Amino acid sequence: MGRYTAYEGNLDATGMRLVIVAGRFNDAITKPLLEGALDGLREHGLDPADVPVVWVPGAYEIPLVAQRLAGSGDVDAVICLGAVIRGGTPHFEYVAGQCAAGVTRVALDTGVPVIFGVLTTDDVDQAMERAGGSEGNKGREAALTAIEMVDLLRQLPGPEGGEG
Ligand code: INI
Repeated sequence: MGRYTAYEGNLDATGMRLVIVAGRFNDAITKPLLEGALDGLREHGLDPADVPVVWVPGAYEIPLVAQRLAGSGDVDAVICLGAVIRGGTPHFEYVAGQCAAGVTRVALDTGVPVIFGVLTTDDVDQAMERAGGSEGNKGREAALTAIEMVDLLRQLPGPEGGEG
């Protein structure tokens, strides 16, 4: 490969102002996701006591709260945690789809990383596997993604993104 200039975020969270938004719905899953996220932040230099956690009723409510936090000017990234588990009705599609679309929109509107640590699974077993089971802990992965993205955006040239 020829010479090129590469950018990649580092995983040192020291001094970062991170906030977690977590859905209470399916909290047997979202609580372990939160533990994983806090573990990940601790391992990379943040005291969990310095990371506010905002609980919302369910994943559908996550984007609105993420928007408030990301737009506050006091937050470097928002980590969203939730668990949407497919039932017998189309409700799943609306909740999961709107949560994902809203999270994306808030990030693009504000220029602040808003991380999608929301499980969307067919059943509870799949969710448990991803909340500290055989597939790891997606809350921890979301926390590391937040750290990496904050550092990456700091390195990149050009104006900060977002419409605000
Ligand atoms: N919210 C979730 O976070 N996960 C789900 O699996 C879920 N299901 O299946 O209904 C869910 N519904 C609640 C939703 O997020 C809102 O709280 C509710 O619709 C009120 O706006």
